[in-house]
Amino acid sequence: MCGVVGMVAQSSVAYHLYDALTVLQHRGQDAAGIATTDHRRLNLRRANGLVRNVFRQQDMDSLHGNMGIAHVRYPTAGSESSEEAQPMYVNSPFGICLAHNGNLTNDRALSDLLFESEQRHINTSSDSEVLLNIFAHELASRGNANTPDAVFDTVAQVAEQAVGAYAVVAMIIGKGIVGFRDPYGIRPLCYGKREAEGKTEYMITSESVALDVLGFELIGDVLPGQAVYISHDGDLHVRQCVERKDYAPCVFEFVYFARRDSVIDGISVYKARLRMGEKLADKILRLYPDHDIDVVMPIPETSCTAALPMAHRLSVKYREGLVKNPYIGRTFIMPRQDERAHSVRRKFNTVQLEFQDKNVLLVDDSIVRGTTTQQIVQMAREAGARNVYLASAAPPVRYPNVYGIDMPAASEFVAHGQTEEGIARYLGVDWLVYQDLEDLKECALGVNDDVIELDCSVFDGRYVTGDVDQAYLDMIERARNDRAKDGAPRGRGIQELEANSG
Ligand code: PIN
Repeated sequence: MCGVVGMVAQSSVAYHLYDALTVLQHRGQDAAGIATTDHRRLNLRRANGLVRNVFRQQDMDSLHGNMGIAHVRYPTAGSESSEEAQPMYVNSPFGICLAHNGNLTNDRALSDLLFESEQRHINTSSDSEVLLNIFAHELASRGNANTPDAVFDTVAQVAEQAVGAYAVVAMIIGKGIVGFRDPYGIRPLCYGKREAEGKTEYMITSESVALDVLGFELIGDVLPGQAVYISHDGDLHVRQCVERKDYAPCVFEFVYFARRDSVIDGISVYKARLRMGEKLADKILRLYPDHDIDVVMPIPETSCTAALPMAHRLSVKYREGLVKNPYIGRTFIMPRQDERAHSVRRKFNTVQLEFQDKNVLLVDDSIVRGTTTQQIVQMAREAGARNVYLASAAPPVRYPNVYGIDMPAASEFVAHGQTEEGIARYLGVDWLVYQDLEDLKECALGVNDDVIELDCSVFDGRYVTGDVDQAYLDMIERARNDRAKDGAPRGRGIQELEANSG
């Protein structure tokens, strides 16, 4: 999972991009990068690490120019080299930088094609580099055209070839920035404006929260198959480049990834999470009309939003008996099993009184590997809980994600080949309730009439792009298993910073 941002401003853009990246940090903590231009020169700084560790004062000072793009990375295809930090750059035509959130499902075929027919060499295993080179090749074939139409035609050609999920911002040096989104709109992208020095500044970004925090007003979402181009002079152009397929945003954005103060495709993430809590409570009341739950307790942070209306509907107390240390990285992205296992106890502690002799209903947004959950259940018992129940705001995660969410291999999912009873036993809970998929869908649908579908592939194995077959899933499984077995620790957190490449 990644976060992207692009901006055309009236003054230096680097600090604004930095601020936007800090707002998007939840979308990726592995690497960060900013590319800016002052019409002629490209300035680029990218490295592994958190935004606050990647950019030093001297880096910021050298990121000149009023136009730029930026990226935070959460590894998707299983790569961690700083070579694959984004934005990525190719020098011809004009000089193009690109930042991508998502995952192409046909990148290997495209990479071979680029090499054989266009003599373009892809030097990383990143599908984003493939996307950049296709974009560059298509733009080059339009000659020296310096028009929005040339850029839009380029996006149309990219969309004809690239299959999968992509929300992209690309910068053409001396020309402008363009944001575009795959024809299904799987990954989010929106844009907005603000007034500065009597002129309009524009920003394109993954989540509306970045617009809010920087004082931009949301204009709208970049629609599936649409592109938004802002020239370096600050003129906005919008075009539907390819026909929109089913509008199917990724449901996991609403479950977990997006910040709750974002609005994605016209749907409030916060409201969707509140509804998840209500629907889950209704299901519990159907299954256990005479339940003996004493307290509803979220496993912080994401699930707090759903747990509160759950408690209300169940007419029991809401208690924050689990305290999370916010200064430790998400266990979800820790690469190795042994690292994950140790981090949970360091990450959570209990308010013992809230567990003592109580029947506790723990609530989480989702259960993936179940390793965190299993240890938290154990902690609840050690704190004196009489019974421990568990509710998940999302259905069991059973299928791999191929659209840019960094998930483990399917064989590592706790729900892999397991019944719900089996999962409950493994996690050590007295009972377990998962949200039904239809209910989850209803939490996000029905708000924006255009959005009638959601990508729910991790729950139902239905891949909206229609090209994902067993051979592809097997390939992903092998890649993710290899990564899990790789003993080498991955770069993250504070580390040696590279010299500014700009
Ligand atoms: C954590 C959100 N959420 C918690 C991420 C854990 C799965 N995990 C997915 C549950 S937070 S596990 O709110 O952002 O802090 O099933 O893999 O153990």
